[in-house]
Amino acid sequence: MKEPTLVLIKPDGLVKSLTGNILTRLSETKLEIVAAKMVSVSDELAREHYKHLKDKPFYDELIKYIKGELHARRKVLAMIYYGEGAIEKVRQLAGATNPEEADSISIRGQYGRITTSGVYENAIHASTNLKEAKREIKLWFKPDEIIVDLYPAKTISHEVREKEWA
Ligand code: IDP
Ligand code: MG
Repeated sequence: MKEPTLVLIKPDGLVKSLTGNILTRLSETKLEIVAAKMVSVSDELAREHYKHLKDKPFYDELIKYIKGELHARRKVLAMIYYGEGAIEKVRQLAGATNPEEADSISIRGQYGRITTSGVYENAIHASTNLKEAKREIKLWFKPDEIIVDLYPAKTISHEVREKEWA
């Protein structure tokens, strides 16, 4: 069965110009990209995304990291990869959470580091399981931003204020 997984290129990956390299590595999976956008990560989004880690000693540093405050670059590239075994395939390529323990040819093994403040800067986020993928995708994307129907959605009409080209 096809499944989706959320992939983020974290601020260190962007600052180090690793986007091309990481996308090339991910293309080995033959998965399809069904959504992609640059996101300026708000405090609320960062805290919700990592809420399962809120009691960890590195939590505050982790929030700063994903918001781009450690890299003076407040952005993340968010994507959804979709296909057979997507979650496991991307986790495999990403490598272990701790870049020192990650397989040396995995993305995190190649590009990650542990900062002196103790946060693992590991260039990429990848969902851990189906439940987390669903929670994370709904957090980062709206239904219309994804080119396939992943989860039930409803159409609502309300007054929107949005920019158009002047
Ligand atoms: P994952 O990203 O491999 O799924 P999680 O446990 O969900 O790992 O942790 C989220 C992120 O928090 C990691 O990718 C890493 O940046 C950071 N992190 C996790 N564990 C530690 C730790 O023990 N020390 C420092 N940073 C950590
Ligand atoms: Mg995780």
